[in-house]
Amino acid sequence: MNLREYIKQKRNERLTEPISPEKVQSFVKKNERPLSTLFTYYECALMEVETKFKVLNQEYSLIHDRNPIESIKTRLKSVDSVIEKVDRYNVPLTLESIESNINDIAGVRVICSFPDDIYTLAECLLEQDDVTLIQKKDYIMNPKPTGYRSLHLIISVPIFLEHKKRDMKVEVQFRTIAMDFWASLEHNLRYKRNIPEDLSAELAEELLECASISSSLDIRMQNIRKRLSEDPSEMDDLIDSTQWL
Ligand code: 0O2
Repeated sequence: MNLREYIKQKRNERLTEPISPEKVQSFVKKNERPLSTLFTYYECALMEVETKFKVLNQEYSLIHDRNPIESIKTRLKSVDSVIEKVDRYNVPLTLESIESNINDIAGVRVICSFPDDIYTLAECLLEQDDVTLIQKKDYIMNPKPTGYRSLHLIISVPIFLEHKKRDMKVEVQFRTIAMDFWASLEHNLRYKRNIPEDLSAELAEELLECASISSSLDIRMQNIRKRLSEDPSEMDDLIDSTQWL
């Protein structure tokens, strides 16, 4: 399948009738309280995972004198997008089904400078004994046909409530700055509905080329960093020259 066909297929993916607005309305109304409780639990899981990364970042900077994490973003999916996904996955619209079928209600995005940092951080996270790996998708080793690169983990972490412990699923996306920059721009194209098909395909091709350039930039920058850290005299020069940055 070429890129044009892939984009067309993605746009037309719709296997069943959508859940009716009435059904959605009645589900949300009936489950207002449990939905809000469930989403609060996901919010707690986000806090747990974000803290884990902040701790790893601090410790890494003690040992290696640099921070592997550029930024951490967290987001909770809206109820509407969760229901849209339930609909798209064609699974039952119940609280149990939402929890077991939708893995990315809580999302953490970790932005690193270099690809190696991504794998180091992912490994450190998964070594923690309260973290369980549910699924791993490596779109860095195997980029999507669009050119999308990122490492995705679905993990489960416990949150400790007043009288119980509850395991919650969190999606962690690891990207370099370059991968994130690319994904933000491509995201605009994906959600911009009113552009002609031809222009959309042309921009998608252009983005695919940019993905390949950004991938080689990541590798080259990483190699420069490695060479600098191998040569202590050059590293001192680098530290001197960054004092004003
Ligand atoms: P948001 O707002 O970022 O959460 P599905 O989620 O069903 O579409 P799957 O297999 O469950 O697919 O997940 P996948 O494709 O491994 O990862 C989905 C998420 O990764 C997306 O979330 C995006 O954040 C990101 N992503 C995946 N592919 C692309 C891509 O080609 N371009 C960009 N820009 N992002 C991508 P959501 O739910 O779409 O949005």
